[in-house]
Amino acid sequence: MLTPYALSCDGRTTPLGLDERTPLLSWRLRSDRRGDAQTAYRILVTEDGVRRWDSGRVEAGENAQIRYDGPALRSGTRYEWSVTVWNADGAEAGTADSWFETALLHPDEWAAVWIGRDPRIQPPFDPPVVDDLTDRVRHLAPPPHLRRAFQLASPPVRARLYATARGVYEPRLNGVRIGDRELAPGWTEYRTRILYQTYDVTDVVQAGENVLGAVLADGWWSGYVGFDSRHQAQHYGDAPQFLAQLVCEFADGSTRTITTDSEWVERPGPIRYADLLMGQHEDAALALPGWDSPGYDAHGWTPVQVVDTAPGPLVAEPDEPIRVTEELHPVSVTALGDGRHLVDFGQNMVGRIRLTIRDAKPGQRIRLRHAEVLTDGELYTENLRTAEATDLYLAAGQPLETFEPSFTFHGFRYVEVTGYPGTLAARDVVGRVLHSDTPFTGSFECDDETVNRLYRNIRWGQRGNWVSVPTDCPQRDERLGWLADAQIFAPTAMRNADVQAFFARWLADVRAAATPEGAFPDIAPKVAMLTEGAPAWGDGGVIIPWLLYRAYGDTRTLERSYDSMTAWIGHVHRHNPDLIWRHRVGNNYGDWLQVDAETPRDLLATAYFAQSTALVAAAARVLGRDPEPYDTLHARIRAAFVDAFVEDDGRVIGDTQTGYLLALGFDLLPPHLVKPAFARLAADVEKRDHHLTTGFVGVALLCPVLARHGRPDLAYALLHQDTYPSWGYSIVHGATTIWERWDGWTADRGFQAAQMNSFNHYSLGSVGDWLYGGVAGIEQAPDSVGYRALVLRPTVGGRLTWARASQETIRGRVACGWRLDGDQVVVDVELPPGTTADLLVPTSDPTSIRDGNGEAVPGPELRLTSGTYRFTAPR
Ligand code: RAM
Repeated sequence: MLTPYALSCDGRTTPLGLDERTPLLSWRLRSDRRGDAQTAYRILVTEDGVRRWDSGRVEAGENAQIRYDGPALRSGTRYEWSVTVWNADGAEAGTADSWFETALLHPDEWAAVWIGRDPRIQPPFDPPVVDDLTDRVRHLAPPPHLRRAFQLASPPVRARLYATARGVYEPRLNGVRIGDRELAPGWTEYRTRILYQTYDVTDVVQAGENVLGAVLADGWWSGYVGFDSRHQAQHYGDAPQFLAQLVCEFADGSTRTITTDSEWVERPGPIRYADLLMGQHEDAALALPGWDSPGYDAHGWTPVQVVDTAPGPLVAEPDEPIRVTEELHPVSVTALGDGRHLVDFGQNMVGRIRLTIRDAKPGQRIRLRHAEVLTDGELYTENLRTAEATDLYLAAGQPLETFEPSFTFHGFRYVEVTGYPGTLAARDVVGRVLHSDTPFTGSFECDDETVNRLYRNIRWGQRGNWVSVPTDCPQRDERLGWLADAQIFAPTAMRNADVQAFFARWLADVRAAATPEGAFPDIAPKVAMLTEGAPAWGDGGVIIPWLLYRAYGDTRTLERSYDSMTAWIGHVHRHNPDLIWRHRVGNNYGDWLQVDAETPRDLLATAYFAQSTALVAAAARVLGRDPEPYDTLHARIRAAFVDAFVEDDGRVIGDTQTGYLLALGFDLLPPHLVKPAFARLAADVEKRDHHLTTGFVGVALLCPVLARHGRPDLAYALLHQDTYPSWGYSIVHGATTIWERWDGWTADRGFQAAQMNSFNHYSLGSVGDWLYGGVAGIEQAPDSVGYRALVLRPTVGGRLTWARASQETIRGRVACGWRLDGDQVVVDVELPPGTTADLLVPTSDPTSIRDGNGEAVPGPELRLTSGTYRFTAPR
């Protein structure tokens, strides 16, 4: 039966607290019948069983991004919704239901004010005196614990906490931690908007005394962020602030709202400091047992200061928060014999550790240092630059204690533990993996362990660098939302996980960070310099909205981005009237971290100018705007590109792989030059004995362009290459994530310069897109949106004897795989209802293709509708 599943609202499953006025409803489809399709749907939205919106039966195959079109939604209200679908025969089929809940839809519903520690009041304790603390951390203020007690005559029937921080916070109510978010509210362009979170606390609020509280730390607001030595901290403010509103509803219809106000009190607790880059320092002797519970005597606590009476631009959190999603256990713990232990998790991960401590002496000092790699058996931390990535714990002296820092994260595989009492057992140290909790729904697998490791490295890179913003790296003093890294990796990210809501949110920051003239930045949120984006960096502001539209049918984000996309093109054009992009190139990074093959920067820039202009024209067509000016401009840039950079024999000046890849991948060449240009690219790869020279920008195009132009053998040769430079080289040398540089470590020279040598940078992992699209063969047809029409081109090659991939698209599950079986190749395909695919069976004899029943089918190109299929053909 045709059945809807995975219902979502604005890209999330059952969102609690959204503030879009017209949310978008989606579902995926499955069916056990071949050729099935949704022919109609009906959505019903109810509130407390009362019908609010009935779409009626809509004759349409659409199953995603259906706009709620009922009466205005009310604040703080739970809406249940269901969808019923009709199948290919027009018969009523499955139904499924879900819900969403609105947050505070009107700014005037906020009665809360921003509160924080009163700077005029001295902390009631001495600052820490521990000799080896650096100046960077010595003066960091301890995170305040904030509390407010209040009385209720009866328990509420419904209670919601709306809360956020300028900084990061952990909410507390009646002695318990509320929710499982980490580092909320995450990082946005705080000057423009701050996200707030909604919590269902109905079961925690009680009759009698209640205590609402929070622990508040610097986070991105006032802590260390980035690498600018002149301005490395306090980018937004000099101390964190908190804002909360607890709304309780009672059986008699009355409500009571408790907000942050001047009635709150605060004091420091056991955390001496907490910083994203530096680490967390905790002194268990300073614990405040029961501080967030009723009955606690808050005598001596200090009144807070009301820092700001205007809530400012608050936006309900629109995507999944950061959570701990997995725990890793060490593969080894080695006692080093000098009071230190070395823990190896066997995987470069992002998060922190939880340490169980037994029989420590009071005040015993345990220090945790983190590193991605070792040198001579010791932590290699030089590449962290000024990020200290060090956690300190002073024990209380209990038989059993646990330490887990709460307001920091590190990128590491190894942890050095100093001062642990006795011998550290593997079970007492746990790696807590955290990241923005985008659902990982894609898979890829084959029979070559190095390729599988590469795929896993790519996934780990995505997880570790998805910490509220798509960061370049998670370990050193940087961790910034670089646009090029994000746009290059976005196609891979969209295969691995459902990142629609994540990117849609971040793109609002990208837009907010654009200059009044229309220049997108290099990084968003924008800190310090880096205002005008470089070629391929600023272009991320055009490319990612387009990719979201293609993959998820996200027209809303495209619409919201459109003006900034055209402004960017206008900006580049205005300063480069001859259409060769040489002026206003920002930091002009070129093909960043290429290997001895410098692609002319104006060539790379102009290619991106053409590509972005083509995408703006395409967006204009989708949105019903006028594409003509952009089509014309694109044709002119293309001509100018050929004129300036391409010779009559197809040589692209500079003669680099990336130069050819841009010309071919962005379709900039006239038809007669495609073959000769491609021949030069192929010859270059061969001449280098199957080695690449591409940097961040070129690498994404490498395998796809080689395969598309008839040389999948070269793409496979690069994939399997394991001498320098290659993906395989890093894996042979132990990489468990993607390295920033091809030569992060080489046998000849050891480590690259420590100033820039991350071992967890996803950019060079952009080949992941080709594992799904080339090796396993899942691609969208050129004009398709949201995978409605596919072209399946499974590519037999390399050392592989089988490969398969799957993806949860907005329509449902797509899978494609192949395997060699003697002299036959077997292809398996799964397509969700309502889709079609053109499958090219990889066979030497298109007249001998057989289907799952052994019936002959004419090939090699087969037109398929939804369902599962198997085909067998001679290799
Ligand atoms: C580095 C970042 C990033 C890159 C820029 C140009 O500092 O790590 O990956 O995009 O430089």
